[in-house]
Amino acid sequence: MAALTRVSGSVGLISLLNPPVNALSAAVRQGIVDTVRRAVSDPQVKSVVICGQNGVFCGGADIKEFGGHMSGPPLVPIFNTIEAADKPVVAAIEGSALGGGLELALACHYRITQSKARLGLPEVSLGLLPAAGGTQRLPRLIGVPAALDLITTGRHLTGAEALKLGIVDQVTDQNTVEAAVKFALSIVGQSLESRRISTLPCPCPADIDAFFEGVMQRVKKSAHGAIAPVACVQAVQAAATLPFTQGMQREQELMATLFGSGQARALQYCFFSQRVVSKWSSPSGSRWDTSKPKPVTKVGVIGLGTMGRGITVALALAGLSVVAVETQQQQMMAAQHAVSGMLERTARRRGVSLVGDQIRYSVELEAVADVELVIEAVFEDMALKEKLFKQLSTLCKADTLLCSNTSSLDIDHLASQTHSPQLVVGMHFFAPAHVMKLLEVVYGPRSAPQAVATAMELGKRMGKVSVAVGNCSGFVGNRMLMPYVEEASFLVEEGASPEIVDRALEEFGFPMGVFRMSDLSGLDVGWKVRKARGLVEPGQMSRVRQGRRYSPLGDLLCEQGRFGQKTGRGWYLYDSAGSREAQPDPWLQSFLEEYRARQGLVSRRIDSQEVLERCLYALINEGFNILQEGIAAGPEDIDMIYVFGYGFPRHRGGPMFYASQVGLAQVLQRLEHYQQLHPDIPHLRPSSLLRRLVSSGSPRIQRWREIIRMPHSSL
Ligand code: 3H9
Repeated sequence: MAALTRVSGSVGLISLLNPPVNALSAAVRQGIVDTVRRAVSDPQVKSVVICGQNGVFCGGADIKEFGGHMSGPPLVPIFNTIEAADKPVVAAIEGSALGGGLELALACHYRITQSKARLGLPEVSLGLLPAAGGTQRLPRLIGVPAALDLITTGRHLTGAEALKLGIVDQVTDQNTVEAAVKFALSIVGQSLESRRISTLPCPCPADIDAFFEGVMQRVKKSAHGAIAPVACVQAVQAAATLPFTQGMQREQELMATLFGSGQARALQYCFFSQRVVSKWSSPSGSRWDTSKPKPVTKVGVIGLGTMGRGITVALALAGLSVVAVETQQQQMMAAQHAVSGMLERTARRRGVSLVGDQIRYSVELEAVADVELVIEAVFEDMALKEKLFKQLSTLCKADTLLCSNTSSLDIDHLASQTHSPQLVVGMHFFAPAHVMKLLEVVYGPRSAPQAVATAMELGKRMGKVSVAVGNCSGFVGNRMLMPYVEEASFLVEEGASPEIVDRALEEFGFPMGVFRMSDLSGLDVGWKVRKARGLVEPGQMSRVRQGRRYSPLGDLLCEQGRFGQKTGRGWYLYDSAGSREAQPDPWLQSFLEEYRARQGLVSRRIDSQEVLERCLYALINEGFNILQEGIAAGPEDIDMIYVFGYGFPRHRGGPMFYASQVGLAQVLQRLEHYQQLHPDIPHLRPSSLLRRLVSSGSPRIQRWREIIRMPHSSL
């Protein structure tokens, strides 16, 4: 798992061997202990280079080990031994040096890196902190503010950025190991005193207490209840205020509180789930490993409203050629201007340069005749989309993939408008499409495996977390959102205020509660959808529609012109149209009182537990229905959709993981309780899959797929 060879006469070259990322498993740790001991004691070795095999230095501790019994030598004494060595040790960083990988490099006396390598301490995103000396060595090397930024966000740096910050000593575009060996030969015999980071003073800002107070406030605010970022600040504060050995002790104590926490389990589940969803499968048997994506270099985007513009930017940033079509001349001019601005700003933020002629604009649909894939992003109107798909099917090449960005319309019906229904899939982006990480790839019963594979691959190229899902109204994300949003309105009818509901959800970890979110996206959006479904009865207050409980509150607000932030009034009041500062609205309070009185509803006190249970368990219950129907292949798919597309707090793992943490029997029991109280709300009726899982002993979430696949009686 680690090999020692002697190169260039006197350099001991230690190579880590644990593909694919040389994670520091027990065997690798033992390998490092053995090879370092041999290198240090070999009189023919004058200096040492540590590198990773296959172009990757080290991806950090082996995350797979965290769930079980940890054995093998611990990292801290290994790294202390490396730093204390009296022969120079050089880290040769290629590919990645992340987490424990960067901590290993920080224990070395020198670091040489490839310019494109990724360096960082991403432990915070796994619910942990860099506990092999990272929180104590990094601030001593680059100063407290820069170290705090890297450790509390977990962001990756390129080798070139790491050089600017002073994390590495040299960057090379040549062979990194060869450069490191050459460097190791050149420094033999030089003093190592100033190279042992643990012995350096920690450069601190002037008023250290006030500085950390400010940082802590900021970090707590953006953490939305996650505990690891807070512990990271505390650990760096120890580096700034305590000697190294005591700082290390503090680092260990803080790590111990995080290591077994539910949040760490949830975040590590998210890490693996993000990779699981790329290995998609569908009920028809098509799979990621047997379906080859079609090469795509040129994509057409039809419709340059908000979504089409974001999609165009995302495609261009991924290096694709885009033909952007908008048939209305005025809208086209506005879109062209907006897209250029978005592209410039994003490219500047990401530090990438763009080729100027990547996007061709046209007002003619025929302009997409030679593209390999089209993404339709026109207004959400089935008749309009039907017509467009018919036209595209005639004018595009016979093998062009036709994709729709619809957020809920029937993909199979759209496919049936074309000559080649097997080439039609949904590519449901989330606004703003060049920023949001989620892409739902929707396959219909006739979609070819290659069409799904191509859309998934295109999503990956755009840096998206792509999740393949089946075709149903609202797909996975929006279908589950319906009961969640409806419960929030029912709670307001029963006595809660929008503030009570939002506060409970925001304390749970959502960046915004249902009502603040609805004000941001516009109340008229849902109003249009409800109108299309025949649910809206203007001026009417009836609370039963299409045979089930219905809350007309949203419709009544829209009828008053209250569309949310854009009109300065919605569920909240804003200083002016477009302002973002939501304030409770006394008008709404009296409106609700009058509404309840007219409906004969007696207002009652609703606490945050009821808000969370009613909203979240309704959402989760729909998730179980979706799994049961095979619309999502596994709970990981649903969880990644909610974490990356709907702001579900990542440290809770996603709705299905959260249910598994609460306990499935408990979720079932509470749903039964609420269903008894509200028999007119169908989405509170527990899913039969939830019942099956509970009667199978509530297995671990990783085993749910087996239960879902098991034959069962539908009686
Ligand atoms: C830590 O270091 C704690 C320390 O402070 C010490 C405390 C005492 N372990 O992402 P990919 C697997 S915490 C185990 O598709 P890429 C991954 O699951 C750790 N497995 O490749 C996948 O498996 P599969 C801090 C790992 O090229 C395969 O490798 N480190 C680990 O797109 C390929 O991964 C991190 O947080 C691991 N550490 O990206 C870094 N890493 O094929 C986490 C990966 O079965 N890793 N795997 O699905 C990454 O960010 C990316 O994997 C990396 C490569 C950038 C390295």
